[in-house]
Amino acid sequence: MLFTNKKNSLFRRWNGPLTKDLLQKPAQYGLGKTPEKVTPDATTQSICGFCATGCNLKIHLKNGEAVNLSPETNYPVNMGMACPKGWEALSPLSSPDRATTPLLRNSHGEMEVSSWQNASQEFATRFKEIQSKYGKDSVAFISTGQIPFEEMGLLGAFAKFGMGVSHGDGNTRQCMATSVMAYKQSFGFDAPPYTYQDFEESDVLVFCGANPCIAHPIMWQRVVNNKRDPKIIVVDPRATETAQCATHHYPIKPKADLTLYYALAHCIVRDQRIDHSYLDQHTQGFEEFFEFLTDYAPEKIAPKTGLSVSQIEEFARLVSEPGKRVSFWWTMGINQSYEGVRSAQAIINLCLMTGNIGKPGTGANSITGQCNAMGSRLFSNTTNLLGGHDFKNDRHRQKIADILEIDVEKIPSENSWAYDQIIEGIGNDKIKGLWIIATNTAHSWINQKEFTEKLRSKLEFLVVQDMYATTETAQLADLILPAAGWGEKDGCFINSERRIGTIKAVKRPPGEALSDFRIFRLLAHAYGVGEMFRKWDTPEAVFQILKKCTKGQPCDITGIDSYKTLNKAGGIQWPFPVGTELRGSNQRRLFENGKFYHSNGKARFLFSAPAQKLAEEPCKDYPFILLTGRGTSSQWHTQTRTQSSDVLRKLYPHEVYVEMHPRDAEKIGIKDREKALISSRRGQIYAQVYLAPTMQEGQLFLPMHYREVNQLTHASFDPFSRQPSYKASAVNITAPLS
Ligand SMILES: Nc1nc2c(c(=O)[nH]1)N[C@H]1C(S)=C(S)[C@@H](COP(=O)(O)OP(=O)(O)OC[C@H]3O[C@@H](n4cnc5c(=O)[nH]c(N)nc54)[C@H](O)[C@@H]3O)O[C@H]1N2
Ligand SMILES: Nc1nc2c(c(=O)[nH]1)N[C@H]1C(S)=C(S)[C@@H](COP(=O)(O)OP(=O)(O)OC[C@H]3O[C@@H](n4cnc5c(=O)[nH]c(N)nc54)[C@H](O)[C@@H]3O)O[C@H]1N2
Ligand code: SF4
Ligand SMILES: [Mo]
Repeated sequence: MLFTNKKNSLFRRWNGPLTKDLLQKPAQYGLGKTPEKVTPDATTQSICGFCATGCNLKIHLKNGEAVNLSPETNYPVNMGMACPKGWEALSPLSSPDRATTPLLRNSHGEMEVSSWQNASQEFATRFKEIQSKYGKDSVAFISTGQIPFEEMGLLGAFAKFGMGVSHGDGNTRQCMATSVMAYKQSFGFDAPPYTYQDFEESDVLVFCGANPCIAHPIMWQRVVNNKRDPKIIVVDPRATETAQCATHHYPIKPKADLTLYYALAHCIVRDQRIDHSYLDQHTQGFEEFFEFLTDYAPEKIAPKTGLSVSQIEEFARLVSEPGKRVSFWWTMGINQSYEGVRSAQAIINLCLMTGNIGKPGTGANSITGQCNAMGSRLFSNTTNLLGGHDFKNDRHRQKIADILEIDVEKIPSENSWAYDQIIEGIGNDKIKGLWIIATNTAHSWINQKEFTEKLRSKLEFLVVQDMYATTETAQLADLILPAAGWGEKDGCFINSERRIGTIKAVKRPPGEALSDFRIFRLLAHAYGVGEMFRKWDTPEAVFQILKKCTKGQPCDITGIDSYKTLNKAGGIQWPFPVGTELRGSNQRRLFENGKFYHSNGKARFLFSAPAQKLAEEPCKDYPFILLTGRGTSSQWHTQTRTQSSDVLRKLYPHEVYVEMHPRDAEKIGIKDREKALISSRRGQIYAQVYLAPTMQEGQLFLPMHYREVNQLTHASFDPFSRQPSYKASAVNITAPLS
């Protein structure tokens, strides 16, 4: 690894007096009121920093430092449970790979230790030079769903209103953009409607392209708690861990969801199982949808879906049985698709037409991925203006400008480019400076080779802000800013059911690493716009500012006084406007009154004809469809954190592996555990073959946690959400030459 060898000359240490000065007198450098402090209590609570389930962990402290943790029993989310990542959440903090000082690339291309003073000046000088040479918008940022929303808000405000940058996006584009767009168009606001209690109160749970046994294990525990003897339906090309626990598994052809859900809707209409009174009162556009469905008779559609006519008929009956509570849950099998938005809306349509929304155990429910993806949807200032507002709306811009006490002209009146457009901008020389925060783009972005080549050859200045200096992305950087991680800072996350909870500083960051919050303040100071953020001096002060931005919005949280209130309540779900009272179980779902957020209060039926072909069809040279996704519950994404836990490392294979059906392997002459070559139009990798009868023939599955995987993936995007389609690329697999 490039940066871990301390003897390496790259590690010439420079303990410039200014660094010490900066750490001792933080206020002078705009760092904020107090230095990172550790909670002195014997135990404290923190929301887990991995997935969006949002489990609450009790952290045990000795002399103010975390020594251990256990899941909180008295929290409405996890009720005393945690998955392996949660139990091991403290381990990644003491990894030897932690970035401990700023590192700056010198004129020989080597990384050199730098001081914060120097690094922040360099950040300002280099980005300003680029902006004056190529225009303000030649600098862009890519952020994350894995930092507190107070940090997201500060970052978004500094970049867009302080640096004058228009283009910023985040890894939530890879993940949740489809759900965001589907909800916005259908409901009038990005609003996942459910509460986790719905897992327990449903009679029929349908998991579409979701594998919660691996990806959201504690949500799955809530399903296991369901005492209504539910039917559990899984729609997934693979017989996943979740499918194996289900009562019904429909092994769909990849990307046939849209067609299948229209066929279900066709059957429901045909069998007169629609809820007319719900449709009349609370929806619009059903007549057009009704017409459209004529073409989706199961007899005609079945071959396209990979299911039989009787399977489709059975599925349709199960989800439309009168008097039954039906809930749909979807994740990346739907979102990561070139027609993801319409697929998600096809699910929403099924709920609307059967009246399965706004009641216990129902809902069109998108499950979120990262710990604070929901926070980024409201407060990252990327796709939306702070608080779920619209950059293009004059009234919204004025409202936010007034709250922040800034000139409205500072707020861009156009939407940012999406992630792929920013990358395209790098390719055609429109973006020359890039700042990447808390995402490992060079591993996780689609069609990786082309992308990293662009970063290397086109950018004049790349800044990476991460906990580790060893990530694939950090290795490309000109400047690395060492960040504190979960457990080393304060702030709030919002989980998948819209529950806001706090995280706490329970350990000191290593070396000179600073919380992202303080890094942003320092950089704002260096940029000469520190005054704009005078009031943003602690995470809780920013919470109060962001809270004001939600006033009158569907996500209004003006009724939450303070972090203390959040802690006492066991988290609070949005909305929570002034005057709201918490009811007994502290569980709330949306749309109980049938009112949606469009101006007429109605939800919309939205639909369009599915594509006739996959974005990249299998062919003679690349006859297999490559699926990618989560491998084990002990691996997190690009593994920067999970690989540093000795416990977790024992729980998953260390080398990249590919799952394939035994009959396919036999045809090609590949044996179990042999290394095979997998190739696509974009690259080739070796992977160990795991024979898996859970796979369909003609399909391969690669877990996304290995750095090689995105060398193969095909870059196609949903036209509405611009989310990449990671789960259907054409590839070939060949036996190793012996
Ligand atoms: N352990 C662990 N947990 C995680 C994460 C992690 O990295 N590790 N990441 C978190 C994040 S950010 C996210 S977004 C979530 C993701 O959570 P999930 O979406 O549940 O996980 P994936 O494995 O990406 O995809 C789910 C399933 O989609 C299926 N699929 C592929 N193509 C199709 C299709 O065309 N149609 C249908 N119906 N299904 C299809 C795949 O076979 C896979 O089983 O997990 C979160 N939780
Ligand atoms: N082929 C394929 N690719 C995929 C997917 C797939 O299913 N298939 N899924 C996509 C999805 S849904 C997602 S969400 C993305 C995830 O992709 P990434 O966001 O790239 O994955 P992570 O490994 O979570 O990267 C987070 C980075 O932030 C750093 N970090 C953690 N905490 C902090 C912090 O507090 N501050 C700072 N500054 N840094 C921190 C970590 O060290 C790590 O480098 O991957 C996408 N890529
Ligand atoms: S399920 Fe998610 S939130 Fe809960 S402990 Fe595991 S990773 Fe953390
Ligand atoms: Mo994600």
